Amino acid sequence: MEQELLYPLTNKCRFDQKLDGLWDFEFDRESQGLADNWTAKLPDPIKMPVPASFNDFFTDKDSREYTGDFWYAKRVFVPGSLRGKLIGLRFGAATHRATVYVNGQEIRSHEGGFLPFLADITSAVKFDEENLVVLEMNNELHRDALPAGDTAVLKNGKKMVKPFFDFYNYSGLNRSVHLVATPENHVVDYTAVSTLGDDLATVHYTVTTSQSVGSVSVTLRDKDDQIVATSNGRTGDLVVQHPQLWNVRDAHLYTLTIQVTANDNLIDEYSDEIGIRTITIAGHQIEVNGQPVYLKGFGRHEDSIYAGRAFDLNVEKRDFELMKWMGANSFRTSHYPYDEEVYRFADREGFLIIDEVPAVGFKMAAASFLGGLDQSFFDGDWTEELYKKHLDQVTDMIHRDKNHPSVLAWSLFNEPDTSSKSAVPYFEKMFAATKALDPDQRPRTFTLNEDDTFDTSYCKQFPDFYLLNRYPGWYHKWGYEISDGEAGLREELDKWAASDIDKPVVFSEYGADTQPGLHKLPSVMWSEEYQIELLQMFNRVFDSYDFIRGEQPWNLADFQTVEGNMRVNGNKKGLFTRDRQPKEAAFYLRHRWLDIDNNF
Ligand code: GCB
Repeated sequence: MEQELLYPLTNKCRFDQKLDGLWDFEFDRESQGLADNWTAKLPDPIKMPVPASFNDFFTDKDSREYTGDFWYAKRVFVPGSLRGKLIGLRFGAATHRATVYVNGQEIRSHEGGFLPFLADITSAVKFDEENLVVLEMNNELHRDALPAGDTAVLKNGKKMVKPFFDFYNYSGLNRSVHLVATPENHVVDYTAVSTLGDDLATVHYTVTTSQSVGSVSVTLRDKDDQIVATSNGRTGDLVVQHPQLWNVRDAHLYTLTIQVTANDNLIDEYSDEIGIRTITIAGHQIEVNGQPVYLKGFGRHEDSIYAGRAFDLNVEKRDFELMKWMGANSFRTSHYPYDEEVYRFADREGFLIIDEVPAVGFKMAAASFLGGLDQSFFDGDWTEELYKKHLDQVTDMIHRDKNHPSVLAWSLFNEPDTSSKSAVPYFEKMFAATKALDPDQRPRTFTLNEDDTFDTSYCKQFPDFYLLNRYPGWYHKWGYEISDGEAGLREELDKWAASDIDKPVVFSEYGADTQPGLHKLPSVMWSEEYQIELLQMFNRVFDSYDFIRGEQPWNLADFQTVEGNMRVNGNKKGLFTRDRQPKEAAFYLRHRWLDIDNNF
């Protein structure tokens, strides 16, 4: 569990410098790097861009598919003006595990490839000099780790990952690295939760500082930089008259500034943008500020050509423009927490996010791409170790993202195997342990796979609302049989309707792989026409049930997966191609979504 997850910034008390650019990089095929003193010097490095996944730069398959240990290094100048402050390196994402060394000294390790961590390097750093930053990393997959998979050794001795999930295991420093400096006595964290009154809102805040000395004051400013509320103390209330609420696709943000002072001296300052809004689940409605919201949006991936899973501001900007053009208002961070910039975009644009932890692949048969291993995942002897890592990552995700108005809900699993009773104790523990983590008490959920239906899932009691991933028309009842697919879907939904469950259901995945440019009349699977017909089928079904409160087809864009006989260079269920151009279905769906009011 990480303590320091605030987004870095530069101001009169703090310093933040991105260390993006070319780093030294080397594969450690024999895992001998540590013994051979690579912490002091990589023997034969190449240059590698950061942030980036290393895989797709290579033109040979052994390098692209490389599995095992690999190293990064960079010389980093630390200015003397930072003396007296805490010096840190903040890694946005190191996929999947990393150990940090500075000037030969081991600083810390971290596991989990999609969340940030801070390495406090104060004791190792040399001021006004270059410092050697070295990372030993590893990208293997294991059943007791997130995301889940296996690492096989081929007969030729080379390792290969076998993901239990359907996205390429892009590896490396996928997000920015920051050199940061903060005062010793600094703001470690804050929370801000709103309640609404009659033309008035109260922002209940808490501030955690690294030391107990000093006093804390908090100021809230509107977009015109006018102070609208102030308060003193480490916990308090900011009362805002005539608040401009953050709303879906109508975002209004305030700037919250925290100051720590002692004897009239400013010791630390931290500012962030927050939104005033509430989220509730009321019967089968999802409500923002007490108003029902219908989710229109996508499952997504952080995925693009060349740099793989790297966060790319340009791709992100394009994705938001596409989602806005579509009339979307939401997305799920399938299947891992995204770069923090994504949440900042969503805060500004008024998008709702279902924030998902990388608990994906918790289902042996789901790995149909691998031939499927037919046993219940939660019967495995790896679940105890897995649980610890899973809880750790849920904790960090909530800790990192809790102040974003855009975050609607926490998705604690994607398609776990819940059709066997052995899942129940794991779920019981996870839902109990995460209940109090979010000061805003957002709903918690998980996606139910095709096999985990109203009849078969043993874990229906846990989510606050339901996410259903369903693939009739594609993985079963496909082609001309799609009418039976529709009938089956309706049979299941009739059972939800007839039950005493009164919670919203959101369709979080459905779709058809579609080769752009492939036209066929009448349609066949993989054609642009078939993708539209499949979406039309689902939309007919959604419009028949009032407890269906959202639709997020799979996927915004085509994306890279492991190679296999079900994939033609990746998953092609995108409404957009991997280079973010529309398929025919995008025009169809846009038409539908522009007609559906956000507050319908
Ligand atoms: C799913 C998974 C997603 C896959 C998708 C598919 O159920 O959640 O990761 O990419 O199906 O297209 O098979």
